Amino acid sequence: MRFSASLIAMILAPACLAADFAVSVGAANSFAFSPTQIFPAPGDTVTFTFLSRNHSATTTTFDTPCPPPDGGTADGFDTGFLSATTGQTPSATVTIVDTAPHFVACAQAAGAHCRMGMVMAINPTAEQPFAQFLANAVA
Ligand SMILES: [Cu+2]
Repeated sequence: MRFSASLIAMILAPACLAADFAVSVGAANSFAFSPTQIFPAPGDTVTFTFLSRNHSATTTTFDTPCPPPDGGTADGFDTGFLSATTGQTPSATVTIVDTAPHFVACAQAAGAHCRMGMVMAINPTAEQPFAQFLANAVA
């Protein structure tokens, strides 16, 4: 019996190791994601919670962030516009499937929010650090 219980625990363990990374969008009416960079592993999830106005979390390119492409990058995601203006705080969860960097921006107002610095990075690297991505967005 003890052997069986241990076996079950071992089978369940990998699923229990997956983590969720919470990212707020537009907290306190800001044009910002928080935190601005996270380092999830494959299998982890990212939950974007929209706290003000009407924003999106849309993957974009490192070099030319604003505006992000319609629907996000081919290897990324797009939450679509989610509005908190009705008193709701909608959220969207994406699953990370690789270790590649993914750069995220708000697509609102043809990139206007993005150019105000409304960007964040998933697994940025030494070659593609968040600070340079942000500088590319507000340039
Ligand atoms: Cu926005």
